[in-house]
Amino acid sequence: MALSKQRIEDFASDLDRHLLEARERERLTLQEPDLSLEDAYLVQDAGIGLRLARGERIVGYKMGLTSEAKRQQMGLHSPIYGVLTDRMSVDGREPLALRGLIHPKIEPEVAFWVDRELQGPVTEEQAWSACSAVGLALEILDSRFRDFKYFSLPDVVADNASSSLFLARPTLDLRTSHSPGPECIADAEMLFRINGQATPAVRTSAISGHPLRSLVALCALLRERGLKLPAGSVVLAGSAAAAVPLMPGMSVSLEVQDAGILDVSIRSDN
Ligand code: OOG
Ligand code: MG
Repeated sequence: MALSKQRIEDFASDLDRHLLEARERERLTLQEPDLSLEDAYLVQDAGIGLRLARGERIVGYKMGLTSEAKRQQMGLHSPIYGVLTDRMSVDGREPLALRGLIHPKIEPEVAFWVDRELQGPVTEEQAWSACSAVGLALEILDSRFRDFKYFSLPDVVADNASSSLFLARPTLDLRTSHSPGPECIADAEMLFRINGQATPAVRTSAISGHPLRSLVALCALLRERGLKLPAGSVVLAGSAAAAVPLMPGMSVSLEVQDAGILDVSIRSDN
């Protein structure tokens, strides 16, 4: 049975309090075993509403669970989305303060800058031609749920797909006459390094078969809910690899040479 509006708002404000206080809690499905995915997205909407009421602005969306590595890591098997606000965006110039986060993890992603509104269903060609740039991103996840594990799809959706912070840099301009086509990110090697050490090799094709398909899938998920992707959105396509716990003093970098040296890096505070 669908949850009452009150119950949805209560879940959203409780999760929001845990986010603000950096405290973990039990997953929602322990209290509400039948929580549906539809209601979980309503909890996510209500939580974003609370952030907007604090003056935050929506800047984009993230897809989650778009690679087999992530699905295996989380034991969850279908792609989901979450909402990104300006407050979640970091530029990587300052060391990242981990205070205020519960059990952060970091993961390597591809990002799109979409400068035209997209209304699902869209083809890969339509999605690509709506993009002004593509680049790399490091997403810092943080779940509000105990131990960051054993949650169900509705739990993680309600918790805004474990969103916390992200660093995304538009490094390939797609608006010039010599701009590359989507093949430039089809199957490029992603060099994800932790403290200078390479992690096992991953390729952009691990993300939805092609990261652009994550953007297509986002438009489809939004459409199911009667929503469009607004012009000006940044979209994270989902991680190509399992997320790595982010520790104090850690430096993390991501580089894709085949696509013309895209790179991003971040260091966490001690
Ligand atoms: C869910 C969010 C997944 C991704 O890139 O696959 C995600 C989680 O892992 O807690 O952001
Ligand atoms: Mg992610």
